[in-house]
Amino acid sequence: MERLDKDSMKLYLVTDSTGLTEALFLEKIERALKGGVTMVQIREKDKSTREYMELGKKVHEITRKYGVPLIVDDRVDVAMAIGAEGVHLGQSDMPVDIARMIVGDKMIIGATTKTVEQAKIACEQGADYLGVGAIYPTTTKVKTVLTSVDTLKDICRAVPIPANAIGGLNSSNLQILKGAPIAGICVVSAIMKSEDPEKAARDLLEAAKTI
Ligand code: TZP
Ligand code: MG
Repeated sequence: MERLDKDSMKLYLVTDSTGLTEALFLEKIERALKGGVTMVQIREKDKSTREYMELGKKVHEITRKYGVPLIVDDRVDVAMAIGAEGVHLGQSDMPVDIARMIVGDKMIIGATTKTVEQAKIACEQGADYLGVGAIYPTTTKVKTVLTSVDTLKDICRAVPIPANAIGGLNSSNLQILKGAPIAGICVVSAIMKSEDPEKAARDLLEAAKTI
């Protein structure tokens, strides 16, 4: 079986626990899954390894119930330790080929890429999917450099693996992506900051149909 079903890329939620109690954080993820989120990435930058693992295990219990893959941001060791379905690596994280050697051929590896060259390298090194952005300015990742939709399109055409768009996306601003052969969209705040993550997920899926 393929490691990654392309349909899983449709609505990719990257989590952010900032400012939330653990209970509310987990509840938001579950409600988003009810609304149709197809893939979840746990992304924690300030937690200890132990805390990252503990939270990851709790998120994994929820994603499993919905049959949705869980991806761990940055940390190959944490992903393996909790039996997550995958790991997501940026340009300053472990290179994809080294990660592939460590995790074997069962685990999904995603890579953040901002240029066609980075995309080709990630693909050659064994990535299963790409995240491309930030498309719009975002307060979730302040230091990120914007990626144009033209570059996003070039990346999608340059590699055979699915790519999704990330950065400042919400259900009202997806038109910019029209015509881009992306596999889906990826959001943090549009869901994590919503009072109603289930509706937010539904609205995003509906809006994404127009891309
Ligand atoms: N990588 C590029 S932009 C971004 C990441 C992790 C954050 C996107 O967050 P939001 O809240 O959906 O703009
Ligand atoms: Mg990273």
